[in-house]
Amino acid sequence: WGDDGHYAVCKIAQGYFEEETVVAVKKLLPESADGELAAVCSWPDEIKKLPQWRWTSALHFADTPDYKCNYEYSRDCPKDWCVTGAIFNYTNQLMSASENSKSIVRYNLTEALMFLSHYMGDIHQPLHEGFIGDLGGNKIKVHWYNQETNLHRVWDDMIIESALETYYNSSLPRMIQALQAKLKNGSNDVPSWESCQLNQTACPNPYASESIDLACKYAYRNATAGTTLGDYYFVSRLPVVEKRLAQGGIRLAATLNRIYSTKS
Ligand code: DCM
Ligand code: DCM
Ligand code: DCM
Ligand code: ZN
Ligand code: ZN
Repeated sequence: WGDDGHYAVCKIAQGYFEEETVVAVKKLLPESADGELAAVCSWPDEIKKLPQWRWTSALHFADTPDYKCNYEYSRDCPKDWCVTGAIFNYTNQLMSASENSKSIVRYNLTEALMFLSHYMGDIHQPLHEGFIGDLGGNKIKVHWYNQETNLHRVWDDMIIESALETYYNSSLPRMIQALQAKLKNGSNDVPSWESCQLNQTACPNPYASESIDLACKYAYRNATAGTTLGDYYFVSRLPVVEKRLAQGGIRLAATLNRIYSTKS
């Protein structure tokens, strides 16, 4: 996602933090965040092109084989070097510190929190598990209405931007409020989204599988190179984008709540 998507995911997550999580996150946030996790959720994108952080740039996605439309950890995350592996890794870093406060602090836990929060957003962007041959849609040149762009950017930014202009008076807080209201009042999927199989702390593999399934059914569908995407694509894909932002937020909160839960 772009900045707006990451802000939305983290803002939604904040509303589902348990008390222990609120306290732990507040301790780790940098001064500049002013107590808001959402304020720092795009940080991994800001630093990924700097020489000393270039190693993190492959951790934003997990490309999958062309036209397979499925995801497998061992095949698509070699040496744990992808978004799923990064979510396991940063969860483990935060866990080891929360379980044993006497352990030598080996990690920068502020960075771990910001990476985990960002990557939990990215794994829910369907094209972050897109095909390796087109770099998750980056190589597919399309028009978004009359604007030249690529399919990946349509899903990272353009659908959200158009939704803000069309439905939310260009206000991201209003869009987030609408997503929060749907979570509170709509048929309640939240418990199923929160749950992790086998009592694990983090379970990113099913999120990656969902993403490539959605990429094949919605993102790549009717969006070959040179296509002009407009009203029909926008209206039919926006519900998918909204659901993925909501799921990313709920699952980030659930993961942090499991990390910081004092219950055994
Ligand atoms: N995995 C990892 N680090 C962890 C947990 C899991 O690298 N802390 C990797 C190893 C497994 C893959 O994830 O091959 C699947 O994990 P799971 O058993 O959680 O589905
Ligand atoms: N991306 C991806 N798969 C790739 C390469 C990039 O999903 N194989 C994502 C990461 C960014 C976006 O596409 O969200 C643009 O990538 P970059 O910033 O590296 O140009
Ligand atoms: N959903 C939600 N919040 C959103 C989008 C969807 O809670 N922003 C829920 C409502 C539905 C479920 O997800 O019960 C499936 O949504 P859909 O029918 O849009 O795929
Ligand atoms: Zn992206
Ligand atoms: Zn990213």
